[in-house]
Amino acid sequence: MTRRGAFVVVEGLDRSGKTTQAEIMRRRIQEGGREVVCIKFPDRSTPIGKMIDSYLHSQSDLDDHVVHLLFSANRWEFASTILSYLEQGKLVLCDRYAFSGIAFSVAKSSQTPISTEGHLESSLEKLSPITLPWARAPDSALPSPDLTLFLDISPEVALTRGGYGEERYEKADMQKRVRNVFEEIGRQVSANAGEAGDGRWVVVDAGRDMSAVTEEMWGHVQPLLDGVDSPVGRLWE
Ligand code: Z5A
Repeated sequence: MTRRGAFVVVEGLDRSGKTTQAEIMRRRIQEGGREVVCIKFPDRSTPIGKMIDSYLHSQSDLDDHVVHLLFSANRWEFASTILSYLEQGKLVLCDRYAFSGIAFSVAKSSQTPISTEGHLESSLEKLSPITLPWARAPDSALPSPDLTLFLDISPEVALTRGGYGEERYEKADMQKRVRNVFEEIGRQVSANAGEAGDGRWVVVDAGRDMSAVTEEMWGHVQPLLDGVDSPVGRLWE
């Protein structure tokens, strides 16, 4: 029986090197003669992705719950595409996934709203804060990664990589809260991982030089290049 492709997710804070490392990994896998597909969330090309892009650039304001659901909807737009690539035996390498969705929404909800718009603050006071269980729900049953590589970096080191940009969440205090929520998510994913190590969450120290990070990531990805026997899991199930 042909094996399906592996689903590998790269997660991490801003400037941790996700996009850089995903590209290095893609080239290395292709040079080895294997098929790989790279996906990045948010995918800003769809109508939903465009709404997210506008929000991230502070060109529109939306209730936090709505934004969370948009990010999740953006993943659902690509869920069947991911499954189809995996069935074709291709390795899918995904730059950010549902874990980012939870981390950013929960972190945001645990602070004074970033927006200074009065109507948003009052709406947040009336509505319930975004908790981890609430944030997980819309992504339930999405394809579940076989491996998540979490690129860990302190916000201080991230700042030395050109500083934060213009997007909404690119602020040191927000990144610290996001890192804390990611730690909790990592514990939950690890608790759900199979005995054979499928669905693992691996923390990679991304504060080192690029090649050290690449080699550590490669050590985890290489065993998955020949594909996976088990069916694709479903997130949080
Ligand atoms: N978000 C959300 O709220 N909910 C969701 O469901 C999802 C996302 C999916 C946009 O994400 C925002 O959306 C993001 C989370 C939120 N907000 N924040 N913050 P995005 O993925 O489109 O954008 P990003 O996370 O801001 O990507 P980024 O800044 O491009 O980060 P990166 O991909 O981790 O880093 P990079 O581009 O590979 O590298 C950054 C720089 O560091 C670059 O100059 C590299 O050359 C350099 N670099 C990389 N590695 C190293 C090492 N090892 N040493 C030195 N320098 C390095």
